[in-house]
Amino acid sequence: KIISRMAHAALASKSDLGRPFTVAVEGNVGSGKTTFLQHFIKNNNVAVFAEPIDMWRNCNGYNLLELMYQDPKKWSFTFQSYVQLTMLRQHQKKVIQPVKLMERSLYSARYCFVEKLSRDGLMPSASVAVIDEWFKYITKYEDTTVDLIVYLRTSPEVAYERILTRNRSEERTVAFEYIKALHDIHEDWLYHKTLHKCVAPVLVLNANLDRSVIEGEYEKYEPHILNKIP
Ligand code: DCP
Repeated sequence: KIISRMAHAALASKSDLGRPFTVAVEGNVGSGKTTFLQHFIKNNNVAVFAEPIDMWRNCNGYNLLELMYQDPKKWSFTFQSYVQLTMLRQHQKKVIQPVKLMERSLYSARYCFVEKLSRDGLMPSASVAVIDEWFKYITKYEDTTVDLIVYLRTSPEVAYERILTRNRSEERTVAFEYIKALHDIHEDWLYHKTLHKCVAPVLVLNANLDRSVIEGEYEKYEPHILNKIP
């Protein structure tokens, strides 16, 4: 079963939220989140928020994404602090459409990326503690509710191949082992649900599919994603 009974129940009860039905698209680096978002851009009922990667590449002139990959020990905390701020701003954005679709969330930043940096000893535990204090404060006092997580599930091999093909300059040093480890963390968080809290029901999509057929997969699940299940 791709969508659990719990998700059905949650979706069905959220027809009148008084706020947009908020969907976070998650999945490994290279899983196709951008392509997924593009599918919904033409839909007038959906407000689409791409990841603020341009801000990460230019914070008052500094390319924090590049610095993080060049020297993770030195720059991971700086980068992830800024990611947390920019993701908070995405969560806070008000929309008039009934559905808000976000690329990633505060949650994957903490539960996947900070997790990985912490495991690798690239972010010291004191820095993780500071990120966590901010995280707890933000999620307590701001509305960062996510109603549904769409997990674009790929194999690490496919994700890595796509990263190589797109050839983003900052990601030139990314090794397959890193993508494999990030894959395992996403799996534990969203598929096996053994790592951290799962903040919303999860819709798992097969994102290994080729671009030519994946649109069909998105269309098939559109009613779930747009909260149109009676
Ligand atoms: N990144 C990070 N820490 C975060 C979020 C992202 O280090 N908290 C990095 C990983 C990538 C880049 O930022 O190098 C963008 O990663 P995403 O997976 O968020 O976005 P993609 O553009 O790779 O998504 P897709 O290929 O699925 O469209």
